[in-house]
Amino acid sequence: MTTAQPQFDAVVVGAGFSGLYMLHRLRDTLGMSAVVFEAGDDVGGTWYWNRYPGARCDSESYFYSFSDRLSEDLLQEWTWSERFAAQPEILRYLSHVADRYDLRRDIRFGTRVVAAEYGDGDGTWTVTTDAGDRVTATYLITAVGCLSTTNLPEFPGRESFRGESFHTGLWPHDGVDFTGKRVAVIGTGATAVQVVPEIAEQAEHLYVLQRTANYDIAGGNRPMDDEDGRRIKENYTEIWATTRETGFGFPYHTQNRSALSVSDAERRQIFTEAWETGGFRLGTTFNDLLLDEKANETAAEFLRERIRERVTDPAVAELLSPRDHPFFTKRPPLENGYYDTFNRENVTLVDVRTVPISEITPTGVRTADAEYEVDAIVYATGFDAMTGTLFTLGIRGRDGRDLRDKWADGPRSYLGVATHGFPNLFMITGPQSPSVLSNMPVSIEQHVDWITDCLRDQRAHGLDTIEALPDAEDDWVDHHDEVTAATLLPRANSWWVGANIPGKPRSLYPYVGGVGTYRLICDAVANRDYDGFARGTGGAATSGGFTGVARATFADVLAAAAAP
Ligand code: N01
Repeated sequence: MTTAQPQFDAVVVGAGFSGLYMLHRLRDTLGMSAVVFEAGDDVGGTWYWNRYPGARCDSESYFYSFSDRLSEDLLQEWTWSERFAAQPEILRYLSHVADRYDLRRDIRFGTRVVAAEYGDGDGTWTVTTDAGDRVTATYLITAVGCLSTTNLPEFPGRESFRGESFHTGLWPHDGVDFTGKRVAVIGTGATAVQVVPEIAEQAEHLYVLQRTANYDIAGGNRPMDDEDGRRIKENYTEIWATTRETGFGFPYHTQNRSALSVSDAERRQIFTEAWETGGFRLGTTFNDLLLDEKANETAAEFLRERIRERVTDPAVAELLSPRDHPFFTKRPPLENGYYDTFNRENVTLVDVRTVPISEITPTGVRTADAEYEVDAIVYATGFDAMTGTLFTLGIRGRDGRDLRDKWADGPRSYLGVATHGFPNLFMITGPQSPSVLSNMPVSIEQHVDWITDCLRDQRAHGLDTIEALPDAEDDWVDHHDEVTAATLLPRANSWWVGANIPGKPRSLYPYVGGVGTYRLICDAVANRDYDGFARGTGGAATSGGFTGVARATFADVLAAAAAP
């Protein structure tokens, strides 16, 4: 065992919402030393890269932000201009947070982590970057987001295209002018639903290449006025308290009733009100939409009706109507004018499910029965989510084991925040935590606060090593799989189950047990001296054990958490 002290208490990877908040907690709450490596040239994470026209958040601005956990003052100071904030405003907000807490001085921008190796001898992490940094730290904390590695499908001939091509997740910072151009957008997910109406306004002709139709929900974006701002600011305490209890981290609860327990007329009324309110409320109108096929179909058909109302050509409306998966088993996009786009003369919907894309040619996109000649191709083809970016970090744990190898058949974690064999590694919104099945900032704050408490507890007990135990991990994965199997989520070929990336192991990557319940489980683990973790010093994690918190029923966990 060496006696050399690591240079930092922690290395954090990423300077988006999670990295910024983690840095603040490490430095200003715990008084620890930390360095953040960030691939972009500035803060923002997903909001730094995704600058495509129309990019905006699908969670309402006033709860897609840092809560009163960070600062009551910041909440009162900052006023959002729209109900759903657009990308530039969110980026300005994150930049403001970085300035307000003087975070930039500990962030190394334009720097990618290429290797992170755990030293069995001394229990420290050595992190190497493409800029030539080589630093050591006690803890390694990934704050890389869930959707950071773009998916560019390997279409034959892709490189031969002579026009311009863009992936929405790597959009040029000085924008793109599509005026007078023929454009193909590949994909119809949440990103395409935002970018398509914008490009349609400019392009001479736009082809939207759809493989799977989605259940798009009305967004209902609008400017916020002074009265909105005042009302929100007065109610922040309650708003944030509710986000921490609900299933999806929103400040409204899923209604505790079955879609099949009400009359057709009442159900229609409930769906209509939620539709008119906009946002994800439709998904929380009944408690069995994700559990029961018949209940789900009531919402699915309600949404197909909305499509038929909006799209004038019945054949196009039918093509836009999903029939192959239940509602909300793929992330439903929020739309602000997407369906109306298909009533425009200059927009053509192309079905690449029935006749797939066969190749990209120098002049466009070819399917078996047509070639679409275009000047530009926009790949709105998504991301290698959750594990994709973690694997680019070259993480090696005990005995030099590569995280990729450990997770070759799919992720295995304890609470989605740690994994056996990788001591002192914490993954903010890691696989098998609520993450992308929630309002992200709420889940990010919960993880960062939990990690902060854990590190404080380590220090208070003179410990510097912590590692998930294999039994705890097995139980968490079993629990995660059980909860998943009770839902309809495995029924769709979504990125949530890894189906968008050829060869990616199929499993539900986020945890669907709900933000509120998950928080109680994490708190119960912490309150029981980090049950399921071995702890120690200098790389030897010898104390600690596992009493089976993750195995306990929700009722047990809830009761335990409620006990004084
Ligand atoms: O990516 P996606 P996204 N041939 O993977 C198609 C978040 N987000 O960037 O469905 C033809 O959902 C693919 O088809 P299919 C949000 O969580 C948040 O749109 O696989 N088509 C699909 O239509 C979202 O869920 C906000 O059959 C191919 C599309 O490309 C996540 O980001 C805003 C293809 C990819 O859709 C990802 O959304 C926007 C192929 N070979 C996004 N490969 C916010 O509000 C892929 N496709 C914060």
